[in-house]
Amino acid sequence: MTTHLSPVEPDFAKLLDHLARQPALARRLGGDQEEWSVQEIGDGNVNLVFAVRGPAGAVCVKQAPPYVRAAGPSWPLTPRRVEFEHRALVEHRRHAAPYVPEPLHIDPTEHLLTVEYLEGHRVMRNGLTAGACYPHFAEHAARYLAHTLFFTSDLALPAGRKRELASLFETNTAMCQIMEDMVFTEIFLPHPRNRWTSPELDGDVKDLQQDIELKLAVSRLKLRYLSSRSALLHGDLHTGSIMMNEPETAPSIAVIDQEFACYGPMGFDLGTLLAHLLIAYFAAGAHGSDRSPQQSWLLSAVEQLWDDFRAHFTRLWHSHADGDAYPLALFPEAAAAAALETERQQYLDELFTETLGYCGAEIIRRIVGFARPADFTTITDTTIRAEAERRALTLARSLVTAPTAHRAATDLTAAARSV
Ligand code: SR1
Ligand code: MG
Repeated sequence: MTTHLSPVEPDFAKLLDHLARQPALARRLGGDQEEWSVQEIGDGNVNLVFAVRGPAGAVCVKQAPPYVRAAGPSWPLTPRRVEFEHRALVEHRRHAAPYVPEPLHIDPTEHLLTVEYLEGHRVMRNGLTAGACYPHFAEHAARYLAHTLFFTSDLALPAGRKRELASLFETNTAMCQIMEDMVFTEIFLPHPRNRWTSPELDGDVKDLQQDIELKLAVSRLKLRYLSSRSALLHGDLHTGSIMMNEPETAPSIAVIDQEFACYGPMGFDLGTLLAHLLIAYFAAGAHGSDRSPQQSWLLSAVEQLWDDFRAHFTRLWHSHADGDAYPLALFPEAAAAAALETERQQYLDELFTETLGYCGAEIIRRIVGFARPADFTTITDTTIRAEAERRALTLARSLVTAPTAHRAATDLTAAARSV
């Protein structure tokens, strides 16, 4: 008889038995099973996460219960999400290995995914909320984004491989639907999952739910999320999905929690990450102590993230244009090559516009929806918190409805400063 891990109470003994049955994992932990310890370390909305330590090393085990962790069994969710997370880890590691943890084992029956344990790392959002700055973050995040997005797109992949890869993620339906509902729809309706700083923001929420221009622009973004197959997205790239490792010698980042991975518009990942830097910026101004150095750093990180991404992406398009899009054979002579270069820059201008739209949509749903970030919720004075959230909402609305007003990252940061 097969015994499954309990979806409600984590059963540590069964978890250790599971690891003991995998020789490579048992070797990594070392010693005997009796010497291994388990600690639940997850604080995300979706899965249970365990650190398992042995005499020789540690592993991280993610368990997907058949429901949303933050809501409990009343909100069922397919546990097959760990399989999509595993596939995304494999694919993104091909192109951005230094930034993606190594998947060690997937058990589709128990819905357990074992990955390398990230020793010495800290969740970026926790650091930001405590006031930390990460001077090396933007350079690494820009490289991660350029590599994962470019190398999974039609610019780099032959059409057959791209379609094969897109089809592998096509059925991550339940996870994509969470985004479709939560980012683009529920917050504009009187939905029971919606939460906000009440009563301070009651009027603001009423206004945005009646804002036809905003709802049309968000619906446009939703259609793009539903129909675009531009690149393999992380799908939930906020600061809680990034682990920071900042020793003096080799500071870096690790990107985790790929269970929302899907083929979609590149601007969704880029915009989500920019949104959470801006959320941290607005929240920092409301945390009591003087956080102006952190706020300056956050806006410089916004600028560097986009500018470095654009530079990396352009370089990759020159050096690895192996996909079926824009066949180089069509642009042999100097005039055609120059026209192609203009086209590349126009593509990136349009991607920036798309990015700003998703950035705005993500900010709004994090202030009005189910998944409110600790950056804001840890501000205990609700009057001060609501004022910071209102400033973020003002910027966000302008990004969704008029993204082309911003041509460069410095326009975005100037707008953030001035709201
Ligand atoms: C049901 S999960 C709620 C949110 O948490 C995740 O981090 C995603 O952003 C999702 O929208
Ligand atoms: Mg997560």
